[in-house]
Amino acid sequence: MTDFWWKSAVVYQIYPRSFADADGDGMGDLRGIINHLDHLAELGVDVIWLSPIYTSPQDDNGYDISDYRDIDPLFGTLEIFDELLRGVHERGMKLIMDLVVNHSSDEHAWFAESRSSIDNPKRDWYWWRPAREGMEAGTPGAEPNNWGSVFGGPAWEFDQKTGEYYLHLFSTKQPDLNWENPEVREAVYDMMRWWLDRGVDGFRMDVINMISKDVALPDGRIKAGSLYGDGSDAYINGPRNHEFLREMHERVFAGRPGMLTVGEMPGVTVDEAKLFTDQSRGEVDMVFQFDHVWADRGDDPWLLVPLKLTVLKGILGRWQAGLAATGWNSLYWNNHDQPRAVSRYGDDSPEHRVASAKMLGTVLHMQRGTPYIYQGEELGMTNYPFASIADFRDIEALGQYAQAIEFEGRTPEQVLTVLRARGRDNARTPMQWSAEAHAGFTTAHPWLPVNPNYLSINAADERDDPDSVFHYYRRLIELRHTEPAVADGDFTMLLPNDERLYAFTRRLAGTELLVIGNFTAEPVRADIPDAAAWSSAELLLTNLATPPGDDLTLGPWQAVVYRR
Ligand code: TEU
Repeated sequence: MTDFWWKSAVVYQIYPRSFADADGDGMGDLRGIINHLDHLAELGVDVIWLSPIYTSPQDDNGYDISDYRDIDPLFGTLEIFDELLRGVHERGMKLIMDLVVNHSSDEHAWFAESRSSIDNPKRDWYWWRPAREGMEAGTPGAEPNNWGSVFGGPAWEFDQKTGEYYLHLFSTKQPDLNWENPEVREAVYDMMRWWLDRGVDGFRMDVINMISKDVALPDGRIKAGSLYGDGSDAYINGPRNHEFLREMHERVFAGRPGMLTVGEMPGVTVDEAKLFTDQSRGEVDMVFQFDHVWADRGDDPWLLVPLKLTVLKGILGRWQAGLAATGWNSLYWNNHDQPRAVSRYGDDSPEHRVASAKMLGTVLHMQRGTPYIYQGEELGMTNYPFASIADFRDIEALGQYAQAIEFEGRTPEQVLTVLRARGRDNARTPMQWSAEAHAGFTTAHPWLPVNPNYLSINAADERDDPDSVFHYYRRLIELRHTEPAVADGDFTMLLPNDERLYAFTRRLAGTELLVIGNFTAEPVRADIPDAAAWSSAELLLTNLATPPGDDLTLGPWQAVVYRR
């Protein structure tokens, strides 16, 4: 039996606006989630993570919160939320909320006060600075430093009323909260306790490695071809990051067993993650690292770097090894910020989509760590065929596109090529429930178009088909629950230099598992020690009708899990 419940758990992420629309406005809502809880219970997941549902102007689809203690009317009410929580708990699942406290909305009452005057008591709750020395406030280049925002443009917005600038690492409607101020921290902890008292089981913490900044806010290096400086050295894992998380843990989670905390941490290193997730330090249970989702990205953001399997294995293998003894990994292929896994790492053609989606699931779920499934991944949903920039709704895609075309001399086709491959809206098209109109997501006009492939990729068909991606994911989850070596076993990478096969073993006491995934559409022989013996071991799971023969030759996109 494992020491922490979440080591044998699987988490399912819901992006509420795209999950299920019950009130007929074209946008998903809480009632829609309630109506589909049995889908998740049947899949067998242990935890649901809800992307933000709080009151929000929806500038960044809810990651800009104007009231942390209420539900946005788009999604429902606190009463409906309580009903959802009961429904989740009745089915033996847990629910974690998205905690977005690096920034609030500019429409939050805190910010309204803060911007109202220089001597307002909440002035210091955000990062206000005068214009750069010797420059006239509000003129081009007079920003307090040279940082660019993630969504394009400078990271500073000039506020006419008080003649100062506020910092926003994301959109202008997402001012960064000043965690240096203890009142800010106490307000956040109080709000978190309020949700836990309501019955929620923990939090996924948005960009939680950006909450501590070097208070000098120094200029960053300007990379070739870029307009702005990269300030990340000053705001990624800043000087007080660990201190703040330890304080949060003490003030919020102490004496509340059964919780789950996962910190989203772009740019986190293995060594830092070991500290963040070392249980004896009391910070968070696990983190989302980004190395493997950045593996197809080079220095130039508008070039696609072809993904090499050896690079991917090198990255994930390093994370497996680094957190083997201390700390814990979270495992994910995609989420609401990433393209669809099967389109990025597999083959989404009709011929290989199902096999490659199952293979990817196998390779991820059989690793050591807590797997996260993003809605629709369990159906093998794919990227969307975006024709032009007019098809995108995401503030990141639109902001970066404008900056690249207008100021950085890129061509629309170059930028579109990258957005088609990596744009966040790929993940945000509506969940494909059935072959009915709008994929059964809504009876109205959906806020983002449904992928036209919903006639052949949808939950209703997959639940009826024992060979579907859905039922395969169900078995992967079941295996984590029933085979202790999956949750607790150690991890050994095999064939690190092979460009075609992802192979590893998991070992616990007298049990050993062998996992192999073929990342190509060709048959490939697995040249591993003991191949013949393994080929006659118990085959726990495979995604093709024909098992590999004695020489362990895997078919196109085949995955196998053997036990001995
Ligand atoms: O994302 C953090 C983050 O680093 C993103 O910028 C991400 O790397 C990028 O969008 C990938 O293209 C979190 C949330 O998950 C995201 O949805 C929010 O937009 C962002 O924070 C701001 O809250």
